[in-house]
Amino acid sequence: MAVAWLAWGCSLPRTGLPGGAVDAGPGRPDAARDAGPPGLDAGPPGVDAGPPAVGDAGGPDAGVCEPQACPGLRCREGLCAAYRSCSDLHAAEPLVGSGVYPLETSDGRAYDAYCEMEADGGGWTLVLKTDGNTGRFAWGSPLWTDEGLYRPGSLDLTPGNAKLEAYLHVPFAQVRVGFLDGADQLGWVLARRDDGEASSLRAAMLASEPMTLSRLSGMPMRDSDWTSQLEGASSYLQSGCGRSALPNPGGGGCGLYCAHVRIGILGNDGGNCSTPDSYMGVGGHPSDRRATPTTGAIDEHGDGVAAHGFVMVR
Ligand SMILES: [Ca+2]
Repeated sequence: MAVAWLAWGCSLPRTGLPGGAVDAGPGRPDAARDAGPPGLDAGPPGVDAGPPAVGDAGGPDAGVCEPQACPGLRCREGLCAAYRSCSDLHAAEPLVGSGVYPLETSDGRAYDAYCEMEADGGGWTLVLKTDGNTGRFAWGSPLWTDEGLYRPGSLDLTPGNAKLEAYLHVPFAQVRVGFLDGADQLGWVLARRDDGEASSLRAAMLASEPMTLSRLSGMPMRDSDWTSQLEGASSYLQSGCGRSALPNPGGGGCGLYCAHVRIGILGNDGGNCSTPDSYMGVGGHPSDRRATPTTGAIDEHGDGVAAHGFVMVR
């Protein structure tokens, strides 16, 4: 990676990717990776760059880049720099299309992410893909809360299991959860956290209590908000409980004898959420002895419908 760290009298390191910015279109992340150092003649960071005096950087004329020279990036204090999220990129450049773009972490390290820029208002960062017929992203998988990645180069909407770098780094308040069934029907559930912004999906998963989700409008979610997006799901989700949350641990005293789901809705035979037995969502743990589907919907008997899941945040 030709990620340059430049500290021109600034308290935070900055990221420069100007060559990649010019050439890196969607789906061509390697162009960004091959980019030379900022300004090409700038030399190694902090060596021959001829930095402006402390205090001068950041002015509108300080730069070596023009905004139009940094598609997918921002021209920040004279350097092309990545955004923290696809949402930030979308807000700054609303005409940019869906594809792979460089983002940066809170400490200025660059990485690639897939951005959905058209559907459902755009600005969505893909963070996770799950195959509900496998246990890779079952409720209890350490991947939900650890810092590891899984197939991090899988930056598109092909189905499979992947935990992408953005899972660890993109702040969000809303989720867009896709369910792809065996007939190639893809439905999306939109929701927002009642708790507001979290620093990343990983950070949100560290909560031990249910963190409830609402519709983007703020209205409570209903069973049909989920089950309408996956053919057949409504016949498996029980009518009780009905709590949508992220994460959504089931029950209090029944442990793994109850259903749990990382992002989704729980169902119960009773009216409360103390002993849920069914779910629809991503990252499930069935209440019976079956291990799958971990994405999709399952009832209290272990019957259900599996799906491939796609999780985006903004
Ligand atoms: Ca029950």
